[in-house]
Amino acid sequence: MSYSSFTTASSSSPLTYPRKFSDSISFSNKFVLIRFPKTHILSSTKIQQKPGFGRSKAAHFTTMATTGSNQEVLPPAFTSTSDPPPVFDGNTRLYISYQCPYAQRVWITRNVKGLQEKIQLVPIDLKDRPSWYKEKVYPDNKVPSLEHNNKVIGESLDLIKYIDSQFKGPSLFPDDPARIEFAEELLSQSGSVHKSVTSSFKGEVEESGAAFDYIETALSKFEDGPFFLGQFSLVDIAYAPFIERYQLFLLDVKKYDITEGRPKLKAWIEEINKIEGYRQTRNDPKELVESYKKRFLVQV
Ligand SMILES: N[C@@H](CCC(=O)N[C@@H](CS)C(=O)NCC(=O)O)C(=O)O
Repeated sequence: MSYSSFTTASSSSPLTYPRKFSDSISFSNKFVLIRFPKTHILSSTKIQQKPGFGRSKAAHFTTMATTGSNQEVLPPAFTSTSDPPPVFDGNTRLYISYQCPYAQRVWITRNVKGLQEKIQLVPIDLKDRPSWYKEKVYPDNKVPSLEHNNKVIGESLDLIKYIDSQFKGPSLFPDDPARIEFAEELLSQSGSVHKSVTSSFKGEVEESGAAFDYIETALSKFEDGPFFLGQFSLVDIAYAPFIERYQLFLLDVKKYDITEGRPKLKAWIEEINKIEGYRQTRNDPKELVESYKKRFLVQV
């Protein structure tokens, strides 16, 4: 492959899932594994050019690879009996649910930009939601939402762009017109892809084939990396929480391997699972499958 990429040296370890509320923290290697065609070089300083993402931004990717490589200890979810945090006190808070794929998009963005200190996570238990969330924070009463500069904004696709543009850290959006146009198309299609895949859950699995073929074709457009725009971007972040769920559910319930005959998608899944900021947001696969079964198989 004619691309350079990044990952942490620890990424070859077995996939782990967030150890929520854990009292043990795993400390991992500070080195960055930079992958060249047929070469692996361990380096803590090397910087890679990222086509289409601008020269000045390339330097940030060393930070991206190392930031978040320690497992973050996650706070327990706020419930109906929890007091609210001191809302509008000047802190930046990201309200999420650990199980919500829309919230996961924003959580990943925060992680890969290295904003763990700057943006506090406030997990909400959606099944036992505190009333102050709707009353004081976000009248839509959904997650994700972001409290920043005395206002609260929502909608995951808006939020990932907002965080990328308003905060420090590696740029996750391209700066060349062809990639920008493709990024916008893929982001706007993510809802239809989701509809198409989940509506197939109750019927024939082949009905979802067109959606996965669309993804496979999209992944073939830029050859300079395994991601949608070649290099890792907000588009990968927007799709990752959903593809994670589709793959697990379809394999378990329908015995359908979405990567079969789709080598680009297979490679994408392998690569995205090496991104530490994403790994830290993953749920236990069994829990994901169970929740999708409850949600989508009730009438089957
Ligand atoms: N379009 C929204 C969807 C967010 C959403 O549906 N979140 C769900 C959890 S995954 C939620 O908060 N549901 C609570 C409710 O609808 O009352 C986004 O992209 O942020």
